[in-house]
Amino acid sequence: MHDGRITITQFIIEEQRHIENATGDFTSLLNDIVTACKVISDLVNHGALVGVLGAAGTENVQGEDQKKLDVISNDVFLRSNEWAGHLAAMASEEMEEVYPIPARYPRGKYLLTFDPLDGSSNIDVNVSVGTIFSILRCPGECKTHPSAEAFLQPGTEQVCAGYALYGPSTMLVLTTGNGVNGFTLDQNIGEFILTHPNMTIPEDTGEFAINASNMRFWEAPVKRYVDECLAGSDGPRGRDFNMRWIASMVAEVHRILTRGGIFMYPLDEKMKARGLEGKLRLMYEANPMSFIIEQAGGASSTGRERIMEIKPKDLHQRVPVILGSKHEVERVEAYHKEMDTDAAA
Ligand code: AHM
Ligand code: MG
Repeated sequence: MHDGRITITQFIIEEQRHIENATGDFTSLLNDIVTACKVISDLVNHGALVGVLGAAGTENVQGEDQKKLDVISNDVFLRSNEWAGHLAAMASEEMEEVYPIPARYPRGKYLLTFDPLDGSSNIDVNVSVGTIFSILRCPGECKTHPSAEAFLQPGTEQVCAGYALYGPSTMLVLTTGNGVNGFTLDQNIGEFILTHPNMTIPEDTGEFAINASNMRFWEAPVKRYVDECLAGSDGPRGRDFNMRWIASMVAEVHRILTRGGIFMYPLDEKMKARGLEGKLRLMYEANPMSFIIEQAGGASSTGRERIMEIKPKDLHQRVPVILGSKHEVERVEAYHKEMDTDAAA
């Protein structure tokens, strides 16, 4: 820009210039995603003024009540990204099946997964929510016959991941595998401006985030970790910890990228009894957030394995998520290992 500020478009174009055989498709796809996030940001900002709050009266594939804004945001994402010819298909938390690009539009070489409005239980109470997205390459014949199987690639195959946070200011945080950069929406000119270059997570932290109402259902390693944090300077950690729970993963991850911390939505007995393997979804929540966290120097694990190495079995698969400052995530992993080794002995 003439005033020396770097817009997200300029940033992406300059980043892609260094990639051999880059055709501009990816840059253009990201621009459409950015546009969708700006539209959602505007709807979230106006809330009750434009009649978008409240329940939609429908359920998504996970059997969860959909909010009006869940449904509207999903539609915004589909309409913004279906026409330009960069995608073969899309998949979302709000749609049971894959959405192949309609025949009236050209199909492209990428796949897009997204959670259009994560943390939507917070919409009606005016607390931060966000959009999470992940871009994959379309393998083999998937361009002509895009199926759910085409999406079932481990997180290590992601070309790009990002989130938009609709908070006091709207931010977009992005990785293409070359570090993590954050942009703030300048509402006056309608552009995201680079404000947080090279975001990194401190390896150690004094802050943890978990929904403590599930405490009695947790597995022993998670219980041990949290008990030790709560014991503070009187316990084995020898220092006090602080706790946060926003119930909005995008806001929690953003806090961790800003000042460190650990976020946990672990496996628990309540989920196991319902046949679930976790609360958060692998393809459009855990994988993109793991890519961002790892690129910022953090770690992301189920407690037993690196999330990005999981070979997905299902589009809407759930996984336990433990992510954030590296040394703390490693500690929780070590507690799992100890317990699993003891149980096997
Ligand atoms: P959602 O995709 O239906 O909004 O659910 C995901 C959200 C996360 O953002 C957040 O970390 C978690 O659910 C909160 O769950 P809980 O209400 O059990 O604390
Ligand atoms: Mg979600």
